[in-house]
Amino acid sequence: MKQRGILMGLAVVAAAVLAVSLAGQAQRAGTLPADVQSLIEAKGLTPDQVRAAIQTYVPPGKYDEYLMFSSAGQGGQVLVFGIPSMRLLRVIGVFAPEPWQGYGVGSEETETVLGWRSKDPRLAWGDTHHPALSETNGEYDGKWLFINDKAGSRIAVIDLRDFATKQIVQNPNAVSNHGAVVSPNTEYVLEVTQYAGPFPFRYVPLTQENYNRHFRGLATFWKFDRGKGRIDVSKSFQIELPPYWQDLADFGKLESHGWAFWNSFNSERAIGGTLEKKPPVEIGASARDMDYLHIVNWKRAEELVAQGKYQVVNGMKVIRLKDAVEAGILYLAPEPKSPHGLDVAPRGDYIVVGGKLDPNATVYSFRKIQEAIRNKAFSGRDDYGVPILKFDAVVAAQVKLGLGPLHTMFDDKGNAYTSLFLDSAVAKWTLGPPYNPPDRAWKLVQKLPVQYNIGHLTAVEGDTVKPGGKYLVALNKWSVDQYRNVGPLLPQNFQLIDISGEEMKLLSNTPIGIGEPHLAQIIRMDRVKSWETYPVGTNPLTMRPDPNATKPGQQRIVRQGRTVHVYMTAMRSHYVPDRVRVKRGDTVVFHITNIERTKDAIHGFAIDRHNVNLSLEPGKTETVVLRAERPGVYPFYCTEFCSALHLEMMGYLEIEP
Ligand SMILES: [Cu+2]
Repeated sequence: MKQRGILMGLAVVAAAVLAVSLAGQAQRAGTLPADVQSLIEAKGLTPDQVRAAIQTYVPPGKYDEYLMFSSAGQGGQVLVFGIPSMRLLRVIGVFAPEPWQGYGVGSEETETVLGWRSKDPRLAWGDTHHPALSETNGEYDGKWLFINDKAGSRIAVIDLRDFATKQIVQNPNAVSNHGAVVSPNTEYVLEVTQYAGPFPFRYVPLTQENYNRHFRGLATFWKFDRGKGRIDVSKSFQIELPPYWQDLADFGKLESHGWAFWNSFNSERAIGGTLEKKPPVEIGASARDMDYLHIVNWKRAEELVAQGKYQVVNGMKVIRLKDAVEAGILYLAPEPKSPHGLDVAPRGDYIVVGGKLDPNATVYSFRKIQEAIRNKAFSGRDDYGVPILKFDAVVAAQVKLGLGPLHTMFDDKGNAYTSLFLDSAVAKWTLGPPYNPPDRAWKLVQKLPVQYNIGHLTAVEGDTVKPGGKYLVALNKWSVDQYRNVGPLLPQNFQLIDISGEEMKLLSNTPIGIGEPHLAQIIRMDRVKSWETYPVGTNPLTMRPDPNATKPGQQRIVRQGRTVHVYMTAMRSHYVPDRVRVKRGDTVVFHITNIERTKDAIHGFAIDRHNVNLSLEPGKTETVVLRAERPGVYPFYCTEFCSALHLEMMGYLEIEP
């Protein structure tokens, strides 16, 4: 038995030695070591899957090549991913409180951004749809990010120095919107209404007659001040539009610079009435074969505003519809059928529209549009007097792609990529001249199935004048069978696709279990130059020195009548002061500065049983204004695990009866 045991042992050792030497030979031959080979076999991976895994793997300590900024839908946030790893790097609180970041949880700075210091009701959520990175000469410049709130008709400005929301503007005349897009030099952020509302906003009984007469759409050109990093409402303007449901928009660029385009659906002006046996909106709004592409000369609109040809409505300059038509600012062109996506090609020469109920991508030529306007090639006017350009006079091509085309992105090789909602696929197709010679123009190249029901798609810098052409992400609405069930609310499914070669290749799946993200944009990582720490004493709202920043040795408590100011510092691992005694009814104002200079030495500041939690990144100064109402002794403590003695980083707030 003993001998047999030894023999078996020897055999095992010999086999191991053989395996190692084989592995060595295999490695020298350029193939995989045996243990890697057996891993691949055990998982049943195909060569394509192995390639995809290696392509998307970013080893510990290495960085991704791109950043993707995605809306988080009803989460009211922005999600930031690394690409190709698809790792989630940041969540940015925008329209909803985000307690980890101390966003909307007691800090005066963030509650000011949210409008909670001045406005009622306190909207606690938002429906983010379209993020838009700031641009210089039609390329992303990595400075700011804008995003809309469809439900609150708001636009937010995020500063990419600290990836934090700095401003939210409320549209005073619109009740709904669908996106934010920026002009090639970020002169304007364009917000177009989604559902029409009474204009000016007020109560009007909802009848068909009233709808046609009093309801309107609006295009809002929010002027962005790059110096201040803020939208300047006083220099912004709106254009009154017919009460169709204006949808996605894009700015012209290069040859079409100075123009903007958006489509619309429900040119039928259906208003529902299901309980009264009228057709639901989905039927009423899909009756006609054509809706209207809106073609807008925003440079001329700017001139009109400069000449004072506007009305001020609720503090906004509004170019009335009649004036816009007279001045040649607004034209319509027919577009099939219940369109949704609209995207301008990299050179600004073509405008691609996806009609949800039409199998084609319809491509409009900017040059043809200009000719048609010059020649007055109108097929008539709509009920509001807006001239309608002849369809055949402005269309360059219709490319049959499949069912439910929505959105289009571009690469650096003259190709377009369109999402097909009903087909659950991405269609790759060729643009016409000058991107491709005539014999290769306007052709479907490949359809790649995705899982499932794709809405938007986004390609690397794929909506700029210089698309990157490496990756594309499909933002799929349904995931169905792609993940282990975690209850009836299924995650969305982001799919990373390699578009660098002739053939599109699916690389990876990423579940998104937070909201319903709509659109994302992907930027080269090196374009974003964010701060590692704040200069000590920086107010995150102004990004300048905070007048109440506290230096070591200057910590103090100052009573002024019923207001108590606490000038506090946070440093590993204590607050100074750590005992604060006030009286019931006092207003306590904490000015807290994290005086750390070390990257990632973050402290929190939470007060037990109060709606207060700050995130104090190194150098940041924040303010908490608290009404001392409930007598007691409340610990305040650090919510970021900052050091070995993190639990000791605390103090007491005494509220005397
Ligand atoms: Cu701490």
